[in-house]
Amino acid sequence: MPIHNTDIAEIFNRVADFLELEEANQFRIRAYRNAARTVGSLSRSVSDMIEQNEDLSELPGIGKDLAGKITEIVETGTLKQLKELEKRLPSGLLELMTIADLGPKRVVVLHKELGINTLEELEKAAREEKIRQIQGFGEKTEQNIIEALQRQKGGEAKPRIKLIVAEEITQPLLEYLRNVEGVKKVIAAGSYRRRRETVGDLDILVTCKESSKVMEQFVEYEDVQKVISKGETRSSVLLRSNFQVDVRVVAEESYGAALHYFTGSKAHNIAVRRLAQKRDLKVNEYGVFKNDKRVAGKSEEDVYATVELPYIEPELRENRGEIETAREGSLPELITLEDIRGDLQSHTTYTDGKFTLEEMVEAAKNKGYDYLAITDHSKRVYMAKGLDAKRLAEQLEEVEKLNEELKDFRILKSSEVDILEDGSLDLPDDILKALDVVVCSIHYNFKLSREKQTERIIRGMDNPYFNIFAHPTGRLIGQREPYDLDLERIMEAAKERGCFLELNAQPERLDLSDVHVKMAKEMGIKIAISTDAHTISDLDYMRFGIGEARRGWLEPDDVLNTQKWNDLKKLLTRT
Ligand code: DGT
Ligand code: CA
Ligand code: CA
Ligand code: ZN
Repeated sequence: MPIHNTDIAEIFNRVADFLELEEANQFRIRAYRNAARTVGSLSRSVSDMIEQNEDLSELPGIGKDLAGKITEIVETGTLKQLKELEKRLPSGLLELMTIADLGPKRVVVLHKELGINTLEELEKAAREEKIRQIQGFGEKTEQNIIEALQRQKGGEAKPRIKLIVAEEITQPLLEYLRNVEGVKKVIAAGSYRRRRETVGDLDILVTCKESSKVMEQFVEYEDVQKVISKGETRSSVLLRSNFQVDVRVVAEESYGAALHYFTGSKAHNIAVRRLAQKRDLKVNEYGVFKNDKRVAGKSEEDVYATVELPYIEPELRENRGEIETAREGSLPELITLEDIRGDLQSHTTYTDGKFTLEEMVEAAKNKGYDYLAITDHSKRVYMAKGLDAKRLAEQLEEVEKLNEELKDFRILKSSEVDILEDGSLDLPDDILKALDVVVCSIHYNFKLSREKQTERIIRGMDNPYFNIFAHPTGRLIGQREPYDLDLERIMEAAKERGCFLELNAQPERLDLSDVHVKMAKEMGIKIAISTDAHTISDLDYMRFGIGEARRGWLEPDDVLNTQKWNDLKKLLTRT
């Protein structure tokens, strides 16, 4: 393996850690830390500089002595001085320093007083209540140590949180980090970047001038409940919401490789690495290497290019065929928020919505949409004051009147019609016939057998006015399982009849899910991405629908509400 700048930085930091344990002179310690920082944030590879006989001692904070040590590391892969330090002090002590609450001074005390050299010994001593007896430690520290050890073991299963909750936590934190002095790039990678519907933990990458500043500020963030570990280039904290955040500082030259690595998914990374191996390349979070020489790393595009692939969007990186499709050059041109021309499900104060019809329309207009379907519930959904034919007719009158006044915008006459247990629809045909779009869904009798449930919905689609089957599986993420349904048969039936399926964009629904959306696409069924808005701000849920749609490989043309009204109208007319 070639020696990267980050490797050198790591060795220097390790030396500094050991020197701290030995309570060496503070200036010496700082010199190593500074050198680590300088090398770690350099935009060029130190190995290359040495190869070209450049004078390293011209770098800030690097004297002749340190320059010699860097050369030693590049040439031998290690540092003799570090080996000697490791001989003098048990290396387990360094591990102890990764435990929150334990700095070098305390680790030395634990080592001297209780002979603790390893994490196991630390845990034993804490459980036997020996630590609280040492001066300056106390019960609270002991408890913190036990908790930190448990977290490090990954003892407690991390709860996954919904993407919307992750967004609420992540956005202000990213903003906070962007404001730290010397920070250049800040990005959330991992499942968050892939727009998975739930997120296990957050993986943030930073490029900057001084990593120590970032780490200091990060652990000081007001929402931090506990610092799990704090290092020079990597720290982990638990926020008050029990959400874990890892921040890693990466070198500019490795930014693309690190972003690719930490975006994942793991399965995608493994598949890419396999392609690389066939070309005698090594891919890791520092870059792509050929015979120990860096050939890429600065951007994700470069990383993909080394394995002869085009850039692959994060939402596709699940190893669900994206690599093969990329090789054939037939990756989908994924839909974006800008492609959306309207919303095909929304509710008003006529039923359980919080805003009037006019207010909802105004909000949709302000979003730049061309149309909005008002889909208040039908009478069977009495808990939402569902409309019968008479009240719906009243609403349609209001819609017509408003439509006359509106320019460049159309309110679509619609309804979210309940599919009753026998498959009939909850409103008479003569009123369905008057609607621009008929959205159908089920709200009761979730527990029917798979056969009966499937039959119910297909009978519903037999009605010639049935257009869109809304929130098809009824799942609520983390709360309610989908009802038992033969989705493949439903899709076949929809295809035959010219019906469509919804991707409900409510962040706790995302129904259809990514995999089913892709299935529908492969069967040639178009999808409506609808927010099911009950308030004005719910209209912004469209972004979650778009995320899920992208994960399901959808292109603009696979989606109903990217179409102009005139084209959409044709699609909605069943023959
Ligand atoms: P999460 O946090 O459970 O919602 O899902 P991710 O995908 O964010 O996973 P996480 O946080 O464990 O790791 C972040 C990324 O780091 C992951 O997507 C891919 C990469 N990664 C983690 N562990 C490995 C590994 O063992 N091998 C490879 N190739 N990549 C890994
Ligand atoms: Ca993660
Ligand atoms: Ca992680
Ligand atoms: Zn509703």
